[in-house]
Amino acid sequence: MSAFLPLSLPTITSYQPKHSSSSLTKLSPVQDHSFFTPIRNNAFKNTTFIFKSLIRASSTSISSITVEKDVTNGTVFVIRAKDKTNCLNVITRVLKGFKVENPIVQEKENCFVIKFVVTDLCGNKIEDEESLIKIENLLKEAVNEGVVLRKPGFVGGKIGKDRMFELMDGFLKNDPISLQKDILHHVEYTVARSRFSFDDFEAYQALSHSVRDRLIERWHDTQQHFKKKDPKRLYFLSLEFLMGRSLSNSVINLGIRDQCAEALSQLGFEYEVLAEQEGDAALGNGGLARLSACQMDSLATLDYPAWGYGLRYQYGLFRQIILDGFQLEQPDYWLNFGNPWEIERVHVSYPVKFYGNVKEDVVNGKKCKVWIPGETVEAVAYDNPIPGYGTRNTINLRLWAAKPSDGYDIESYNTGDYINAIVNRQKAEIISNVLYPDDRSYQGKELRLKQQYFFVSASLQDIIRRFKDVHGNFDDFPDKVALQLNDTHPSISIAELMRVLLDEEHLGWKKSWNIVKQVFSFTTHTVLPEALEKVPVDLFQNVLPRHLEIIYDINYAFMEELKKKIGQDYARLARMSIVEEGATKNIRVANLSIVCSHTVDGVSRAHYELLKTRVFKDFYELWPEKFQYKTNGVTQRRWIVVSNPSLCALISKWLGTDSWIRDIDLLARLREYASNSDLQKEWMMVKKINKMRLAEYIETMSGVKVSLDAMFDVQIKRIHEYKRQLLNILGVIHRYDCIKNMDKNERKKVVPRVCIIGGKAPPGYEIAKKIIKLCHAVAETINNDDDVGDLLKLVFIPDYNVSVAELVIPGSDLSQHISTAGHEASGTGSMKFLMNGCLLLATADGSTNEIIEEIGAENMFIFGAKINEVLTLREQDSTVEAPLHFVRVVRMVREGYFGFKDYFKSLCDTLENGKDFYLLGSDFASYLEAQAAADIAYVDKKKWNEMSILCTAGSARFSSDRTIEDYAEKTWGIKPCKCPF
Ligand code: NBG
Repeated sequence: MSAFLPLSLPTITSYQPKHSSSSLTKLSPVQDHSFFTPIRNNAFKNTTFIFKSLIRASSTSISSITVEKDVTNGTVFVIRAKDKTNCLNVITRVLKGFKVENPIVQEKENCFVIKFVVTDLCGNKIEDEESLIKIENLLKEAVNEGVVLRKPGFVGGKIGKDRMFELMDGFLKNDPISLQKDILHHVEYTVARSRFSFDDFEAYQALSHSVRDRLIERWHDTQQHFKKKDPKRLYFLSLEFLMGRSLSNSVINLGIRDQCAEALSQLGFEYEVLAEQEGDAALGNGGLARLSACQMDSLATLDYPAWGYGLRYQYGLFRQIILDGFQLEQPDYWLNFGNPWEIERVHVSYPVKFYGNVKEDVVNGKKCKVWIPGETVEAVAYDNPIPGYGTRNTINLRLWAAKPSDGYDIESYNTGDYINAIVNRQKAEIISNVLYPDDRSYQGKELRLKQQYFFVSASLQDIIRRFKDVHGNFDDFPDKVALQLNDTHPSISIAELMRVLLDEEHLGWKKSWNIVKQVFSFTTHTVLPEALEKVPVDLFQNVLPRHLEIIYDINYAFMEELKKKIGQDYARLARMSIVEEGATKNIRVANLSIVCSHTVDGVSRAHYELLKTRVFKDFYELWPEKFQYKTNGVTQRRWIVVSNPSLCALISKWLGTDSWIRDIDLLARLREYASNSDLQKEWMMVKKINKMRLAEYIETMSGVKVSLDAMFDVQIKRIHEYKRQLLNILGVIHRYDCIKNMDKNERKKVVPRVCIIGGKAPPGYEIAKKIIKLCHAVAETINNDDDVGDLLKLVFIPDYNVSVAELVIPGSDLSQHISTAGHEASGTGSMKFLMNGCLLLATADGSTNEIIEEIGAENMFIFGAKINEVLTLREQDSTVEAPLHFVRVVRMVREGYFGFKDYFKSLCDTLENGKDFYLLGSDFASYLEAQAAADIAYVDKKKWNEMSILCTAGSARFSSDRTIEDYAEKTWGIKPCKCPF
């Protein structure tokens, strides 16, 4: 029988001491027992033999091994350590020949207390002194080796330090020969292939590791510099990041692309071929996620002291497979072949708790709450260095992966049920397994809530730990920390920070709230009130009981304050409450975010107007000063320099400098040359090269041969009814129908088109999937109609992602952004096309309104209802007659002209009899006019080229550099912190 209570883990491993968290390091080992339950205390009452060996792990914290011999049935060892990673495994390993039982791990601020009972292999108590000393020495050895306790800093003192600097006295060199040596070194020692035999993928791996080494150097310097300067840091919390490929972006930002290419070519490899080997990191769905990636690039380039935090999904966004024209989803096994761009930080891990209940306690004479969780999962950090361009600054994107906490191991100690223990381990990992593949609809799912809390809790522990390393109290927290909520997904961090300050730091409500309301800023990415996230209260209560209490308290205070301001307007109070009453009670996460953030940002001016007048009208009227907008932007590094090197070179040539890569406003100078025929010729050549690349890709992917003389007309984005890919397809059907009805002479006047559509439909979104199928069905008819030939082709590009976009955008002549006005918060695809000199055919929605201001409506093809007309049109819809050609094309689909008559019926039903919510019918005529205007413009090559150049020249305002500078100044209050070269 052990002296400990039988463990019913995982509760006990995550057991929270009743007393102040700082008490542990101050108390002597004997007193330490006080935080165990009374029965456990009894077990130690007769302690007569205690010896202590202090190990100096750092000057500020004590780490020790304590032995307590006179416990009834064994000897209790207590290790207090800074790090518990792998600790129990190490202990059982070094204590071979002994039995280790009933371990308890408790975490205390900066320290872990690991207790366990040791007996001989038969379970008998060890009585002889010699064996006890042996055990203690074994443990000490493990500790001294740094397996259990990490030794911070330079253990060897000055001599060791000097020696280390002597050995590593410089940075890695970037000349081709040094690069070659490094590549071969990694071939041999990292990839473990022979230097005489390795293929393109292995060469890619070796190259990536060589680049990564350079990133790490800069990353270290940057972190060191930030640490020294201790500036206010921005922490960008986002559940999604769509990073795409890293190699091509890293070599550009490090300024070593040409050197790498040269080094490789001498080894018999082609840089471009190797870059193609990399799969996308697709840890996000669409606009919001790619925006986060662009913003990280700008934060690094502009030297801001920033960190990104997110979740390291085992499976990113699903792979789209097209079978007979239908979308099928396959898991994205993106980590299967390793990921050289991340650094696993096994020593950076935090416990994250779930479930359980809340108890009242008294600390220092004051009542306080203690959350006794029912499950603990470990969050392990994976760091992804993000290099800036033209700077040494390299910031960090820290993604968390869920691993089982030690608690799961301990269960197997108790029950002996080894197999079940392993199965339980896997359960913990589920949290970071898979990305939810829908960017617009939120169902109150337990796993989703756990994912959100998991990444937020780990991130906050990390942020607070970093802050406390330097600051003795929380007074300066708002001056040093800015927490950005990227949409509502990380908003639970508000309640979590409040909980930590209240329950763990014991700052009291007033002080904690004062801190919380100064640090958070919130950006919303949606327009539709129904797309705002809600979490059922029951679910909250179960998963995060303490957080629910805190949210109720915040809401109570808010409601009281509001009543004072607006009186007894119960309808408005109910609308603004964080808690939604009804059949199922919900937490309105957006309301929580607005109430607790100092700034609420929209993502374009039009979006901001909608927030003020519709989505968050009540809140705007209460706190107009909280509301702002920062029009989105994209990074020119990825979207011109990486993806369109020929255009990049051409721009630099004509501007006489490549400074525009950092200073995007310089692009405006291209306007002077827009009508210059030499530039136009070169501009056209560049477009042609990119169209050739795209045409080859199309042929490989779909077997369709397309003519380079045709206008490449592209719509690539997630498939949604509001984005109106269906309008595009109906337009293509109309064009086809017209061509079919033309005589030979008329056909000669037709401007040939290649219509390209790409995008993924959320797996559960039936109508979106039917749109994909319709696209294929129509393509099948058109592309096989010899009568039409090169005059019209329709292709669907499967598995649209960042790297596909990098190929498609530079090769496009025209791109479509045709959402029903008032539905696209901003749109960022349009900005990428614009930078690449591609003309826009668009509705006056989201950021397009601002693009019109920069480019001029005369250089674009704008059509359709305006935002303020949409509501009226909707009311009229059933009375307004749809134009005849609209009725005709819908009938062609309905009556089975493209086959699958029954399947497309429900799709057609969304367009007729008053159901046309997205107003395809009423916008159809003006859509066709805009298309006709594009045809006419395309024939006049000189005019077209001029417009194209003006697009690029006018795109400066849509760089994410501008967005980030705006945020830094007006929302976050952070300043650049440049790492010296
Ligand atoms: C999207 C909006 C876009 C906007 C991006 C980035 C989501 C949930 N929202 O209009 O639909 O450009 O966010 O702000 O991805």
